[in-house]
Amino acid sequence: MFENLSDRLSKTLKNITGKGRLTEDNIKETLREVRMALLEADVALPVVREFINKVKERAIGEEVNKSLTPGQEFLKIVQLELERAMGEANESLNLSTQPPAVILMAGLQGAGKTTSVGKLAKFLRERHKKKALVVSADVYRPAAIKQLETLATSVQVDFYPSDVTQKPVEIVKSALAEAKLKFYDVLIVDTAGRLHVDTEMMDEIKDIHQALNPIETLFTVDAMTGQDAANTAKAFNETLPLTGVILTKVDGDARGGAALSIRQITGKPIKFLGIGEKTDALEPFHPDRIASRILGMGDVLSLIEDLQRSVDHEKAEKMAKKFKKGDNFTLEDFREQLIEMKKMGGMMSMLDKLPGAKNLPAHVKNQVDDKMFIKMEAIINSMTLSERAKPEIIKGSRRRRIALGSGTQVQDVNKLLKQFDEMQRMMKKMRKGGMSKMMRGMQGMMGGMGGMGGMFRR
Ligand SMILES: Nc1nc2c(ncn2[C@@H]2O[C@H](COP(=O)(O)OP(=O)(O)OP(=O)(O)O)[C@@H](O)[C@H]2O)c(=O)[nH]1
Ligand SMILES: [Mg+2]
Repeated sequence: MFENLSDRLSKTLKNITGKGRLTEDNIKETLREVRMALLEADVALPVVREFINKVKERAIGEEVNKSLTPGQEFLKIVQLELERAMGEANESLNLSTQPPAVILMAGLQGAGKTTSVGKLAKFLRERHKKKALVVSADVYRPAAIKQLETLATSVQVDFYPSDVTQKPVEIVKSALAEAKLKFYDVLIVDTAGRLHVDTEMMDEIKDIHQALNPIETLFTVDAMTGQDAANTAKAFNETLPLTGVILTKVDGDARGGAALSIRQITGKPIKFLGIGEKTDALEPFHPDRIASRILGMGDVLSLIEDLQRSVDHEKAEKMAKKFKKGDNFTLEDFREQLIEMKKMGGMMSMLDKLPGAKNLPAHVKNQVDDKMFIKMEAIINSMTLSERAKPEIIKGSRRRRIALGSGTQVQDVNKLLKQFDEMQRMMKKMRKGGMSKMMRGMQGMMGGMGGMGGMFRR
């Protein structure tokens, strides 16, 4: 997510160091590079201009904070201005109305509307305990209605049937009546993709809007279209009053121009990011967290939220206690951690959010291959419980048996045991050391895992 922009900005910003204070002169070159980075990321020109002016104003006007170096100070200003451009705070869905709260989706063809309906329905059911009903008013694209039905089933949310012989306005009216009758909290309405220049189709969605009086009208748009995303949102908003934006396919967008342009060009907040094809790949949009991700400072808060959501709490607590008391971290614990990690979407999605992970050499990152965890798990699965508790008893013949049982080589087992030994030592250090040591430890561990990756790649 936003790798190119992030790489360029963090490289550029490293260059302001060793100067007594920030002056127009000494930030000129850096500002020029920041500007280039933003333009290359396809941020809309007016947004770039405003951004650069604001940063300049603040950097020169700012009282020098004694505790920060000029470089740190400049970085802080850039971060705050990135946040401001994206809207400062998270704007959550507004559902405070007489139920059912209606959410209407709109957007171009293929933007990700239907997928997002599924993700939102799941999000509302799981995290807000809402009873949601979904309906499709897409009578144009073959199989569009069936697509939503399949999605609804997979996220365990009720689906209101419709068919292509019906008029979209009639479909949504009867879905709304059903939602009222059955006391649904939320009704999410999927619509056909359309262009803002297609007056007939725009009239249709205006009629749908009028029939539903939705509390949220969300424009779904593909992040990979860059600043065009902001322009199409603006054009739609002229006919259809939008309340927010869902920015999709952010997982494939290295540039970030859409995320940075939408707020300022349209005045509408981005409410969610779509970060993958799966139904749980939806993230509430937090400008501050995205800003620090862009600057390579990681997004620890989202990482913690991911962890809290997907980790088995009882197990996590047990682990934390163990950790504090200094009990032995066993191979069985290690195995449980591997399983939890898999649940969270694997190492790569975590790595994206870790501060400093950006600075890991590419060859290390490339080796963090989620397949290797599956293999590590298989090796531990082939051990007996007493072996997992006391790895030191695993000698020659046991190693051969374990390798055979897990379909690996004896060297693989050897390396896993060595790796595990290093991990135990690192945890001891972390207990003594606190956060900064932990970060260093993390990097060490990643390096170590890179080694493991190497061993499993054949
Ligand atoms: N990688 C990625 N793919 C996505 C995301 N959201 C949607 N997609 C994919 O984009 C394609 C189009 O998604 P749909 O949800 O069918 O788009 P739509 O806006 O409903 O399309 P129409 O109904 O034809 O207008 C599908 O292949 C989705 O899997 C996302 O956040 N990340
Ligand atoms: Mg669709």
